[in-house]
Amino acid sequence: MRSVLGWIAVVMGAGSTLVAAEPGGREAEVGPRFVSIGRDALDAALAVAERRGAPLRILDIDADVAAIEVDAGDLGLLAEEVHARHDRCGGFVVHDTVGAAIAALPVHAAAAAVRPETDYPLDRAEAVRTVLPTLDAGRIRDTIRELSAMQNRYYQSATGAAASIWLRDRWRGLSARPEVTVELVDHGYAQRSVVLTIPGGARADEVVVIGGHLDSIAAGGAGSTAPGADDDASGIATITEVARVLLAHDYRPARTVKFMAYAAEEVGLRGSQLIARDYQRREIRVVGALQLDMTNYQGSDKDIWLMKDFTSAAQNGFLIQLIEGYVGATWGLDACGYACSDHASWFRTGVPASMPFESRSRDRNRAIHTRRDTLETSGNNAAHAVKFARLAAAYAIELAKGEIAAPPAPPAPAPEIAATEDRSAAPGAPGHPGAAACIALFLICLWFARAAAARIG
Ligand code: IPO
Ligand code: ZN
Repeated sequence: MRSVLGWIAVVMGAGSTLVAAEPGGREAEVGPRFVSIGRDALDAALAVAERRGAPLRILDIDADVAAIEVDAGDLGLLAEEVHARHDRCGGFVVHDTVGAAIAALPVHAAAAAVRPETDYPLDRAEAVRTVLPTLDAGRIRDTIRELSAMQNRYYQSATGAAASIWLRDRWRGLSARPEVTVELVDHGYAQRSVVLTIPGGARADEVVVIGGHLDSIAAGGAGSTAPGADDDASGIATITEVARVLLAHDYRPARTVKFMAYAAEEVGLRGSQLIARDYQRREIRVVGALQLDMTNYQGSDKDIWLMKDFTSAAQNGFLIQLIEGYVGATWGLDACGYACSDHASWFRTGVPASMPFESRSRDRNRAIHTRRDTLETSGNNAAHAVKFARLAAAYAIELAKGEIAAPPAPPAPAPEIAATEDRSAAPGAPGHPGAAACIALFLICLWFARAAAARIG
């Protein structure tokens, strides 16, 4: 039964969030939240309700997704139950109002998601081939190591808050250009999202987003040991390396490029959802969003798996062209289930979104959301993640266009790193076939990619 105060909170929506003091200093959230969740994960919500001794309130339901009510204080618990029962990530989205949760059911959401047309001409081969060989797996590995050494990056913990500051400072060190900015985005809890912006030139009002989530989770919430090395220190470290090399090449994009480290993905895609909705409200045109959530565990026979659900088939076709033309990796198509990561936040606001993933769903890393999600699980190197760095760098250059300067300022990576970490045949890497063979190969790949894109489109 809901108290009078509870109903007031519902009627007033997010603004009426009740707060209670927490031992850590920041305030704990309480009061009703409205959650859309995959139907197959409803048992987890029932278990949380049972632990509270209250019936589960189901507000609406369609074939695959239900809208339910959950107390804000139980969101961490819900994430734990979904993980314990389904051995999977997230699978739910938190909303501030009943209406928003119901509107998120696929039956309603499909109509809202009318996407603008984007075309994907490939015409920056020279720039891409200059930048890609300078991506350094050793640096990705080192960043994963630093992030995963934090006790946890939980959205409500002191170390989760410190992770935001740490990343902001790391990103600020990547460029001295005054127009390149790094900002913290406050969402009302301890952890903040981090956004690095390289403003565009001729098409500055069109935005390209490359994101991943900064938070980690394991049983025990704010007091847990949650290294989250793969989930998702690997994505943040991959993004950091892409930003580093683009800025080292003095990249001047035509469209604005934003790198985003979202807070609170694990508890209902909360940071990314607030950002995506804010952009929608301000009518900021995001032409594409790429989500890097888990890039360093090679669980399957193929390298890069494009998730087909809650993503843009057209943009996925573009990614396949980039993989075939530039990355030199193998790829496959799979699905990851309702709201498995932040790409769903963008997709739901009508933005073409993609989620290139480290393995097939059935071969996924079983150590995530536990204290065992460490760099050791990936052999203490970032050989797999660097393929995603190549893809993301090619994506930035071919979607945001613009120019890069001649060779980067800092020296090339140490030979020891190149030899031990990066054995795949990146175009432009030493030992690669000559230019004519390369162009011929590229044209053949392009043809295949077109054919594949037509098939999946
Ligand atoms: C994730 C996990 C498995 C699969 I298959 C797809 C996506 C995302 C994971 N990082 C997560 O915890 N999301 O909340
Ligand atoms: Zn996760």
